[in-house]
Amino acid sequence: MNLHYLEKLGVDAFRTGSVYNSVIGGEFNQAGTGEQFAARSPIDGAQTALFQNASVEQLNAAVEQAEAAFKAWRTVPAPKRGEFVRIIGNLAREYKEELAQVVTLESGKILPEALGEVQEWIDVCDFAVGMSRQLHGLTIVSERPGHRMMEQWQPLGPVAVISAFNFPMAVWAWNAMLGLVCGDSIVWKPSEKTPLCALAIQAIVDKALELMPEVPKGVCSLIVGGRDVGQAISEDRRFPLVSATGSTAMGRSVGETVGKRLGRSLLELGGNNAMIVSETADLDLALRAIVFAAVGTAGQRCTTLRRLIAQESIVDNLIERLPKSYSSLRIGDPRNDGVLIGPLVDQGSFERMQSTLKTAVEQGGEIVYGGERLTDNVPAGGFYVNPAIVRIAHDAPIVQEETFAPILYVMTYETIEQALDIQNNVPQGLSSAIFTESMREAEFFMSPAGSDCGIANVNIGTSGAEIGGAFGGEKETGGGRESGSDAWRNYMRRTTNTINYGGDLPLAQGIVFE
Ligand code: UN1
Repeated sequence: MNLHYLEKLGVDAFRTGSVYNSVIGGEFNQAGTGEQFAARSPIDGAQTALFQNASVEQLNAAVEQAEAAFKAWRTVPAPKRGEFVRIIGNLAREYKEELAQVVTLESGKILPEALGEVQEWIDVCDFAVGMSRQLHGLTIVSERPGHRMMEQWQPLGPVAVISAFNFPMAVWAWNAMLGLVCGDSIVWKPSEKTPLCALAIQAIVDKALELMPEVPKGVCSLIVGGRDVGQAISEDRRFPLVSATGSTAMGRSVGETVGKRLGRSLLELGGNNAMIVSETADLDLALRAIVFAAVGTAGQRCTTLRRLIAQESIVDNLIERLPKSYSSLRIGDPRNDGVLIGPLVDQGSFERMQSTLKTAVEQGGEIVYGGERLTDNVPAGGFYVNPAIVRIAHDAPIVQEETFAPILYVMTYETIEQALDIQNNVPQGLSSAIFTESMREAEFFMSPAGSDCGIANVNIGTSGAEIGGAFGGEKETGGGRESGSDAWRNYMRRTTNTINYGGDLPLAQGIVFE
């Protein structure tokens, strides 16, 4: 495949013959030595590129380079490190169109959402550049005369980033842009479903390195590899932090392996996101929010709305109006204007959707709308589906699970307390929302007895968070927080300094030792 936007980005520089290289960093650009695989586009299932996975030995070379780069990078003043991130952000602006086209090609998300994803990268660059002058610690009074205390935040080390197909650029950026200003080097293992997105990013980083030659070349490298490489990353003590985004199963394995060596992991895993719609809600507003949250990105965001918890008195109204809204949405080639729903990522994803729907029906669910594969007016070879609406009891076991596809479960509640119980009674805790015009309900929802999720929104949907807030959630979502607020602290280590400027040596806690 010879796509002009890949050429413009310079991705072809990472190719040896017909195989794309999989181990890329400042000092190396190597073909893999692992198994070859064909990267495919969800749009039509066609092969986009041939890759060869990196091996664990090649990972080792990348980590050595990242360690060397870290040693130099950590001493560069943080605002100077911010300059490098600013250059990266400016390049992402310059190549926004081309980058978005690669995102659409490999993830299947529609172009406006792909542009939004690149914008998320740009936004986090701006945030990180500002942050590079604000990596602040506390000063603390000392109990001892002639002493003071303070905290400092120091660079942490080489940081590993493992990311998923559905946000193939933004999630890297959340981690890498903050990690870089914090003085860390980054080794990235992208999803094997989106390796060209990763090369496009590396091409941008390489352009930034050319513009700022004093930056050590190994600050950002990339490994396209399989499970063995993921496992080796988790085991590798040279990574004080492994940040992983993806399924709960993957995160559990990373968390356990990193935990065994007492390293740190930053996990952003599955969601089972809910929206409570009260009888007081502005239903027109709620309806628009439901549609974007439930079917945007073809239901493949970790923040996708999966459970609609509607007050009994308005559920019929919603169930009547939702299918009408759904049926007006164009489904098809995500590169085309006006299309709002692209394909599922692959056949496996389609099959999981179908088996979930079957189970839901077996458990008493009623498919009110959609669920079937579409083959007319869509590219052959892609898995395009009509998003499904399933009316089901809140305690049906299938409702406890996240299926990464557009299935919206609709269930009812009587009282707001009951709605919160239903909402919180799942293993995941990422995103939640309430639609209400009642201040008491809204405040209750955000109170200590309210939503137990990392994200709790009022009168907006569950997905599409801004980068300025901390992003992540509780329970099986993994507990990590990325992107905005004080998430930068994850990428640094804290030192507590006690300084004696007096002439005596008093001991803390009044201890006399003489
Ligand atoms: C993800 O799906 O892993 O809030 C991230 C959102 C996006 C990020 C989603 N800003 O939907």
